[in-house]
Amino acid sequence: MLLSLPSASTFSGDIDGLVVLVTLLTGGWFIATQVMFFWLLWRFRAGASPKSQYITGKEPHLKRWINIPHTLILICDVVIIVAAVRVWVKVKQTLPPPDDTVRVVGQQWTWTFQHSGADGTLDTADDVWTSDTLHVAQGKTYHFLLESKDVLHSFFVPVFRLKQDAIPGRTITGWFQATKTGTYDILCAEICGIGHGIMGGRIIIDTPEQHASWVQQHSTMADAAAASTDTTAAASAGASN
Ligand SMILES: [Cu+2]
Repeated sequence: MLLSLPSASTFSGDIDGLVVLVTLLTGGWFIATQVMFFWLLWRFRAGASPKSQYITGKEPHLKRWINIPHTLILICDVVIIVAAVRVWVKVKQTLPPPDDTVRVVGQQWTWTFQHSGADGTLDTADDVWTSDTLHVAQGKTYHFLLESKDVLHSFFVPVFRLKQDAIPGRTITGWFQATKTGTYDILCAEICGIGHGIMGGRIIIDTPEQHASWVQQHSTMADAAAASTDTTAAASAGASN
């Protein structure tokens, strides 16, 4: 909706809703104060009101000019805080049970993704590693394990309205569920060195069937590669004996 950027996760609409809410409330007050300001300039211009008065501002009918807008703005603040906390709890505080897990590693200046492979379990021999391209299935809940090898990065998927800092030495767990298929941008949203601007990637969201066949195909290759490494290791172990 915003700037015609597609909305492709279960929580992207909630984030957009917050942006619209804050824009309407602050925009409404901005217009109201500007109208008031220019009206006062015109109403009390030198020609129409040449004599200035001394006022203390303590009279009730003058204090209302402060108290009423003040109260209304506080009510708007509470509305924004309640809406923001509800979205925060949904997006960041709640971790729905995953259908699949993916590891996302940032480094100067690339993203590496570790997919769980055909067995659906991360850190096994059939895992599929890719550079700069993340493959996920539409409609499945993913946990991501976000890490950094060097400096601060920030994993940013605009169509998901997802942005999470990656911190060296920590593994940060988050989640998303894609609602649309397609190929979209992944960016780094934390200045992380001279190559920060080119630290982009792609997320490919397939239907569960397409994704399963991609995983099957690459998982087998991973399995074969792991097996050949084992054979080589066994052979060299044999040679050394
Ligand atoms: Cu970066």
